[in-house]
Amino acid sequence: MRRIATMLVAVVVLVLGAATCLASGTDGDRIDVIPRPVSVERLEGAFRITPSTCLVAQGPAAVEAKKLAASLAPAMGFSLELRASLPPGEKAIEMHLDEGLSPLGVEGYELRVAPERIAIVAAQPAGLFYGIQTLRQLLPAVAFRTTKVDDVAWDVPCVKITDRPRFAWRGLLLDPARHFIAKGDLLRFIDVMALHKFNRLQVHLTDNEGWRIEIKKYPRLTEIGSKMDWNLRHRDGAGPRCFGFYTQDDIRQIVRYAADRHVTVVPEIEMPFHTGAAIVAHPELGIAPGRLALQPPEQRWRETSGLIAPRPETVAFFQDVLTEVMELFPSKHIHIGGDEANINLWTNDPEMQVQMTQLQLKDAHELHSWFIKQMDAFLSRHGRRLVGWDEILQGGLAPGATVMSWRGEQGGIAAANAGHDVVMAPTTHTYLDYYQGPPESEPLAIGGNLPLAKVYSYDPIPEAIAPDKAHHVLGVQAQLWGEYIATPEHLNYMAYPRAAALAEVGWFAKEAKDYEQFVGRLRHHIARLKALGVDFRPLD
Ligand code: TNX
Repeated sequence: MRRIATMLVAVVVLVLGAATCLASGTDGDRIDVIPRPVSVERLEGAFRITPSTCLVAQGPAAVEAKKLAASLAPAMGFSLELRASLPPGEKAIEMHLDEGLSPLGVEGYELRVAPERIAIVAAQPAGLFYGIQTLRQLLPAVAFRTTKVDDVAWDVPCVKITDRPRFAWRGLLLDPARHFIAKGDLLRFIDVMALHKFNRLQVHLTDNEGWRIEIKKYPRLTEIGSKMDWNLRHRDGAGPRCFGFYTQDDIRQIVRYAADRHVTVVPEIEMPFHTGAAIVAHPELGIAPGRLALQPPEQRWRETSGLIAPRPETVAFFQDVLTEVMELFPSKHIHIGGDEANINLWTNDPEMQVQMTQLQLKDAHELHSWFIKQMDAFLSRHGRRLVGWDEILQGGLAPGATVMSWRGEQGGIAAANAGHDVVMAPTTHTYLDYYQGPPESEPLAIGGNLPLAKVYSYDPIPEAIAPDKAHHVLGVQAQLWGEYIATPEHLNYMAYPRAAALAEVGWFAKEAKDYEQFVGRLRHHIARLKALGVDFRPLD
């Protein structure tokens, strides 16, 4: 009974808080947090952080508190002291877990700043972590510097913030398959996404241009498949080479680093198309394998057609790969691609025709679907969920599948209405590899036109999804496909500030979204990105 009463109070507080925030607005009083918190109440005064401010937390809360100390340490030149209990009379930043806040969900939190004390409270550690990210953004931008600043006396405005995300899946996709991304650059990218409260990083690990994850059972995948020595698409025609892969130790380090920042790494192992690098390493996976095997590996790259032949041996091969992938990635969701397959090659291939007849499949769409279902059953048996691009709807959707809707929203709408989980990732609003300004004045990109305002305008729940099915929309994800993105500087240029807009789409209630107000906050936010050394695209 008491529990229910507490929950009710918390919900009422949240609703009232949101109303306060909407009524008074946060413009002009320098609460420039991105993504915008659900409820912000500005109070009188400030808390001053100095070198003698201490942190107070215990158990799992202390684990999070150390992350605040670590994030401030570069600019402070030292780590704030952490204590187990509140020292009488001293000013402190205090964090603790409180079940009473469970109505705010696993990622919600409350942040109260008073002149003598800052308190972050949440039901779960992730909430404390997001409270910390908000607190960091209440500090002056110098707090984000990566080198020591002279005087640490940072005023934090007094506020009461109650906050929780709109969506559980707030993702970004990176594509080291096209241009390899060095491990250190990937880790720095995770730091910045966590600051924006993203919680999913999909890593596109395999494609025609490269296989980037060590698989112990099939070492040729990286020995040969990570070394495509030509590069497609740069204005000067040359561009850096695309060699490189992550060892299994690298992957474990990346996964742990991300988990420390409450980011789940979702691996994507592409199949049955976009598998050129695997076929170069193992011609037996492809169509007409004899012809390809006669050529030396370095000449196979342009010949593979990128499409595997879904023989039983090929199914077993990719399931072996997924077995190692599942050992490395604790993510519930495992992405198997499934997009853009040029399945006409199966229609016209004598061997595949025989297989379709034997399996009683009426066409190549059904063969595609049959193949995806083998993977779905396999992943389900291991307690995981298959995710695929919306092409997996054609020919019949696998029972356990989650759909990522990229060719517009239709796939997502159909899948959600049929009771499947979906993540919205349409080219129209979430393709951060598209141009963000006039092509003449932007670095060469794949095409498209996706300015900041358009990203911000996105609503991941289209009206065509029935209200009782809307909960199947897990959230939203932006894609940084790597064909034209060869350096970490360029990656950040394409990502920011548009990813900041997407972060707000994923976090903040759509009814109260306000682009002008967002841009006002962004003008302050980019000072933080600058201090962090993130090469964002300047605002227009
Ligand atoms: C389509 S999105 C692809 C990617 C490309 C991207 C370029 C998707 C499922 N497939 O392989 O990199 O377009 O914008």
